[in-house]
Amino acid sequence: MRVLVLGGDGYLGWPTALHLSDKGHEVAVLDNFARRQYDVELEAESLVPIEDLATRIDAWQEVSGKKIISYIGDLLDAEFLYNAVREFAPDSIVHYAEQSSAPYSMIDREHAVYTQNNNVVGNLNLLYAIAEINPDIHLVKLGTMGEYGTPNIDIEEGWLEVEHNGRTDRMLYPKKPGSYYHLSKVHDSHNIEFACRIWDLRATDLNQGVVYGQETPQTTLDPRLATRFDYDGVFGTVLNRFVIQAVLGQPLTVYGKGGQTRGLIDIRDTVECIRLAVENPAERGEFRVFNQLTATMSVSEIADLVAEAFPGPVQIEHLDNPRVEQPEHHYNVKHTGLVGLGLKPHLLSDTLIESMFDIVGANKHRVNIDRMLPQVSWRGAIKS
Ligand code: USQ
Repeated sequence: MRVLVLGGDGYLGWPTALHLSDKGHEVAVLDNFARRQYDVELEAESLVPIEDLATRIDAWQEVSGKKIISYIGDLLDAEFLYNAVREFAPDSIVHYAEQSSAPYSMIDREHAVYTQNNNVVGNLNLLYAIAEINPDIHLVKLGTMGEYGTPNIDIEEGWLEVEHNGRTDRMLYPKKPGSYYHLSKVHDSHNIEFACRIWDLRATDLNQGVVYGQETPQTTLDPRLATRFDYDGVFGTVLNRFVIQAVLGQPLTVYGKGGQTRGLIDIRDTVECIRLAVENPAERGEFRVFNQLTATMSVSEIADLVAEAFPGPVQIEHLDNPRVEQPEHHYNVKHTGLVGLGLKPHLLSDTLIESMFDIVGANKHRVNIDRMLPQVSWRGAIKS
């Protein structure tokens, strides 16, 4: 199939492009390099050095004999987007091209507005491009488990059968997200569901949990194929951060009591989930939702796991939670859709955590230690 990966230069977009190319698909990536700009703004680069996109693409061709095409530009530039979709003529578009950090969206008004404008308008331009150019294109959209938040009822895969005053309907599962970033994904989901219902588009919304890991079978074939590895308090995800903190001899920063529970997924399963969604498209008119996670754990459990796996002393520190989150809550998530398509999860193991210790050990001199502690407060806008 022909697959266009939007955000194909990012943490997950790049390994996804490689995985799809490796599995025989014709792949193009589209990116505006915004993620590399946030590095400059936040003064925290990827822990593992990464090459520019052109070098990565050349290295992949050298290693695999396969070609990846690139389009450099912004989804907010509708003309550019339409041209890329027309020229590449994809069967499927995988959409990662969004600002992906909750703390980044909560820095201040400007960052919240940027995040929602970038994400919601970019996605809307994409829906129009698909509808006007070829409504048969399957949109595979990266959503987030954070769209649901932490409701006191079980979380279904996107839809909920509701009975009210003796009548029933199948409704989108109610959303209670925890940041302006997560809200941007809720808005996207609503816009996509509308486009499926009104224009008969086909879409898969993947509500992904917190990703951990940095290597996939393809990125390890050559150091030039490496994907980024974030450690800072804005873009670093929790398990990756704890691994890095352990190696640096820094305390693991558990926010609050650590009773908040999240869905987790290995980066190798992320790329495989995308392949499964692409190769098994939704029907025309269908807004299909999968919860993309393979395990759930509390933040304290994650910290304990990393501390136990590390071959040395590790301190766990409970910081005042800079976010507004429920300290403890019910969390029972249905995630059978992707397993039904054939996903064989890599469950979190000591071996994986130990392999991450080695990657960090080799690159620890690159860490800007001032960027390790959380610096963004969810209540920052409130006058005290
Ligand atoms: N946390 C800590 N200590 C840290 C970092 C995080 O206790 O040093 C806690 C947070 O308070 C939160 C949990 O760990 O309860 C997860 O935080 P995170 O920064 O790993 O993940 P999050 O902000 O939720 O966002 C990440 C990705 C985002 C994706 C989301 C999936 O950056 O793109 O959408 O995971 S989910 O969390 O399921 O919404």
